[in-house]
Amino acid sequence: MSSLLTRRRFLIGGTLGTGALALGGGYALEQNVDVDAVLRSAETLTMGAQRTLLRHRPLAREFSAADISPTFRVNGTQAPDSKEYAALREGGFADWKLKIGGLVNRPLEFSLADLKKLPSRSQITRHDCVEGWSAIGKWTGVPLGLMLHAAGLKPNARFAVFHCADELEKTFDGSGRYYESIDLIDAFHPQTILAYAMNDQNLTVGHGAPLRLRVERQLGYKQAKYVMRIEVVDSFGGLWGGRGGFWEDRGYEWYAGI
Ligand SMILES: Nc1nc2c(c(=O)[nH]1)N[C@H]1C(S)=C(S)[C@@H](COP(=O)(O)O)O[C@H]1N2
Ligand SMILES: [Mo]
Repeated sequence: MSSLLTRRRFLIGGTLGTGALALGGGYALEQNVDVDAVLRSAETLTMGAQRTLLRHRPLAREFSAADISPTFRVNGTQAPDSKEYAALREGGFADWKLKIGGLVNRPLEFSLADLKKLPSRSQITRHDCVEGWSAIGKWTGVPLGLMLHAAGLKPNARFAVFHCADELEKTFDGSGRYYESIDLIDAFHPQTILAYAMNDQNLTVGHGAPLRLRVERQLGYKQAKYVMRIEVVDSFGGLWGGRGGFWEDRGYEWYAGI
């Protein structure tokens, strides 16, 4: 609970940091404000502003091999603690399959070997965690857009939801399964990949084995680790807390643009 409170306090500070531009400086947070309403309005402004700014600079910065951080922190879940995950890990993820379903014409399943045969992209990028640390790493994986094309989106598709293997917190509404979601602009962005390798090695368990999302223009918590299933939806209102992600359900912004 105390870590949640700390994160929330940090978030409010962080949101005001960006929000100050849009909302005007000196906004009195100490007073009795509806924090959720502030977060929501700041999010809308930030998202609109960022989408406009990024129109002509659509790629996140990429770095060179010399810039790769010697250590890259493991954050959040270090290893999912379910029996199912332990069994998959034991078998070197040979029995793991990524499932893609929801609003698609052809639900698909990919083994890790299947994924490694598909066209891949590598990118050296900076990961920025909302808790105040950054690290540069090299990620290799399959462009998400390619897989969504293969599955074929139904006309009402709007978001890709990533369901993860880990429960970060077991007390929230009975379950704290990690999940995340992005819109189709980010889903089809060329740097949005499902990564199976980091710094030219198979992803370690700490960093999200066997597969994690990289959506490079957003903050660390959007980078879902332990992705088991992708669900294409027209709204995430019916999922868990209804705000599109584990941390979003706990007050973070859904559009976590950097
Ligand atoms: N499934 C899952 N994904 C997750 C998390 C998590 O706890 N579980 N933590 C998020 C946060 S806050 C960050 S900063 C990054 C950390 O990734 P890393 O452990 O590879 O540094 O993963 C994100 N994705
Ligand atoms: Mo993070």
